[in-house]
Amino acid sequence: MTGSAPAGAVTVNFDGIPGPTHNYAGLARGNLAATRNATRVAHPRDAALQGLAKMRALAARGYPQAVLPPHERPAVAALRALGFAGDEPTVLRTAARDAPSILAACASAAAMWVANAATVSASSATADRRVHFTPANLATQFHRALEAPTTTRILRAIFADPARFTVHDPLPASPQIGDEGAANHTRLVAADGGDIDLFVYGRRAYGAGPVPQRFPARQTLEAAQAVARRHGLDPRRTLFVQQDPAAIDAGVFHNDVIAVGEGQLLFCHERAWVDGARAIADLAHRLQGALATIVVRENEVTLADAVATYLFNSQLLPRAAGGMLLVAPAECRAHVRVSRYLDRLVASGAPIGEVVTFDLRQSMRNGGGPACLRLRVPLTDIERAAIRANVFLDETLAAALEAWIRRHYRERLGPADLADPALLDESRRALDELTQILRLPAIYPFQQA
Ligand code: SUG
Repeated sequence: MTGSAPAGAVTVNFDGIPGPTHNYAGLARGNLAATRNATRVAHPRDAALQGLAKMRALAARGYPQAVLPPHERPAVAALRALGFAGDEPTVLRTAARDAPSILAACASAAAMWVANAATVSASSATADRRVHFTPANLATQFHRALEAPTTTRILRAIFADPARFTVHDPLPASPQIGDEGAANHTRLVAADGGDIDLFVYGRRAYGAGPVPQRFPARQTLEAAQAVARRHGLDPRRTLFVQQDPAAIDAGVFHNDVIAVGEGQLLFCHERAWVDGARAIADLAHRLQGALATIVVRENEVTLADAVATYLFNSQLLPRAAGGMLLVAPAECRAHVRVSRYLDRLVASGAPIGEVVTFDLRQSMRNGGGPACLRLRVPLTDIERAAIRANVFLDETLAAALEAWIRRHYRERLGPADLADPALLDESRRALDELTQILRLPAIYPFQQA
């Protein structure tokens, strides 16, 4: 039963395409890779091609794969809202001169990490039997909070059929209601075939409770509860668990840096959650005995090694041959101890029967691994057929996207390039063409002007 989906829904992985302004700006406090690589020269073309190679390989193995487009960057409207005036080249130039960090935030291609785009509930889990989406407000980080309006438009354009889909507004954007989307949500399947929804939060906004000392806890319990409520999830099948604040302080800024679950399998580090043993027992109870767990101990892989390699920021995909495929970042094989652990894991006959790794280094240097790059959307055949956009990846679309990336993306991008008005023009030309390839309506501010 491991990995089976309920009520005919099959998970489609929607991967974000890294955008033309992919760069390293050190914007995300508590994300160790992003901080370490600040101001390094980035390679946007490689970033997009690396993401596409993962999608292509998984689609070729028969896993349903789709894409989500990048956002318009630099976000000139956001710069104007912060007081930069004049024509667009002037806005970019004065922002670069007077507030380079603000320009970098408004130029970030962070929307590629679509595990933070939204929380998704399968139609089998919701009261009205529609698939529900809540776009994440990402209120903790300015450069990511900019994503919510465009994400909402993109999701509404793709999941447009109101009989099948509900795309809510993002939750009100304030630190008390900080919502980081599916990176902190796991859908599991109980023995009776029904959904169990696991929400992991970093802190309570109201009332007492442990909090990290160094780094922000981005997701609040109150936000997770609001998402569960508006999606109409059954409280008896919904669980809220707190991240260990010490893990956040060690660089675990989202739960998906330290745990991944799929179907009836949970793969996590023992230091992921506050009172983890109790949380896992509670989860096992809700899955009615069907839960398989692989809890990695500190003496097998340290928390620091897990953060450095992104071992848990992996995808778990059911295999036709039985068991699960673990899709991990190449960093896991470059790390001797973690690589040995993976060999032991597969040899042990555990539910993970195979490991494949991908070179996603451009994204990884900003703290985004395989699991960050995808949003899982469980869809029945009927729901899938209701989607008109050309977002499902087959070889024709993959070839079109590859040619599009090679046509439009720069090879290199450094901090000084973000103010180049030509970059803005290039990005808009690329995105305009992409909306045609994907058969999407006008979703970007520049297309509405
Ligand atoms: O929000 N990095 C992203 C990485 C998100 C990873 N997603 C998941 N774990 N699901 C973040 O921290 C860095 C951008 C910069 O510094 O240039 C950044 O935003």
